[in-house]
Amino acid sequence: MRASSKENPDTARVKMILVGGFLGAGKTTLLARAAEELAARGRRVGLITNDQAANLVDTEVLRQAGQEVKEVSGACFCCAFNKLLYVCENLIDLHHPDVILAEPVGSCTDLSATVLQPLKKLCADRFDLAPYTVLVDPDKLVESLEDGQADDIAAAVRYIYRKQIEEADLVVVNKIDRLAAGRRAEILSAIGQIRPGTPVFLMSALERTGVREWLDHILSGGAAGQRIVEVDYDTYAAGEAALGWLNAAVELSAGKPTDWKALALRFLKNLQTGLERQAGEVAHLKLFLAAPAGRLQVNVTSSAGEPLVQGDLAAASTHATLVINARVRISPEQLRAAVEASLAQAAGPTVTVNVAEISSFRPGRPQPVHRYGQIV
Ligand SMILES: Nc1nc2c(ncn2[C@@H]2O[C@H](COP(=O)(O)OP(=O)(O)OP(=O)(O)O)[C@@H](O)[C@H]2O)c(=O)[nH]1
Ligand SMILES: [Mg+2]
Repeated sequence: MRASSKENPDTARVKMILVGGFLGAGKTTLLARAAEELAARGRRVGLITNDQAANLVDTEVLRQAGQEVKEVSGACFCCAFNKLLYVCENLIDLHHPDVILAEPVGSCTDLSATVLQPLKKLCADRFDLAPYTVLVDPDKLVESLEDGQADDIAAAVRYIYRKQIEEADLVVVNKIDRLAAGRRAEILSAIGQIRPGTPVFLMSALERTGVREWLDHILSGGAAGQRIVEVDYDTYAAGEAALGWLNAAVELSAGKPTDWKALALRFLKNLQTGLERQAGEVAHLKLFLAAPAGRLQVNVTSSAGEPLVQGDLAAASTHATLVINARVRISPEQLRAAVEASLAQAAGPTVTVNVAEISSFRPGRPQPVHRYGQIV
């Protein structure tokens, strides 16, 4: 059993690391790498994923890394603050982590006021918060500065993107493996324009570059939640509602061994094409495929992007399960129709598709349980 804070205040507090940032920036990838690194350092790690609905690819991906993962699903951390606390306590009671890594929903902002300050105020004896890290994808950052070309809805999405950077204690520019060295200065200056003086780290979570340095930095101390920003909740809500959201769990079966990876890639290609026809801009499409011969994830973070496949299925089989998470700038009805049509087309006449669960919706207006106007 863990020592209570009264018995030993120094060891009773769990280090809590929250990593925010927009959809597809690489939060789950970083959390998986960080969990691996912390475990190698002898730390006990627990992870918390978060989404507006059930059936999360992120949870499956992080479980693959062999760590304890709990979900806060159905609402974001700020709107489900009490559930976040419950899940943390549950993780602590059952698995005794000394570090918790948590990923808020990628379209969320105002986390300093609605999650970090309440955690500091209400749970000072339970959690030792690390500086709040926000991950950015350099390509999306450059887009977010092109205000002249944005309609109102795109501008609202970009508003969220900028607010995330403004409230960060620390910004990590991820995906530097794809960033030409000559563009680094442009990216750093863009972050400086949004929030002067923010410490910035460069990283490739995918290639593990910079992950240790970032961990060393945030574990060495430093205050958390040092910035509370003004957020216009009408614009924030409009930005979130611009996205169609879809989560589904699908069972696939066939009379003879089938190459499920090929089917998943066909599905994704069909979906990208179908969405493009309707001008549905992709924020993030994630798939997790599980079959007797292995598991794999496939991600696409832009409309024309090439899918990134990780993991493998060593052999064909007759059954597989597929988790689909799609976040696209299109109506939820159109998104669901596009997913169902692309799946049927990819399956063809020989594969049976059973959609076990599906939900598609627009995220509702954020209604945080707490909002602190002052830094605790
Ligand atoms: N090239 C490159 N790709 C990366 C890097 N980090 C993550 N990715 C890829 O970016 C895609 C999205 O990564 P995730 O970790 O799922 O992003 P996320 O921020 O958790 O996304 P949401 O949960 O939708 O908000 C995946 O294909 C990752 O493999 C990186 O450092 N370099
Ligand atoms: Mg994620």
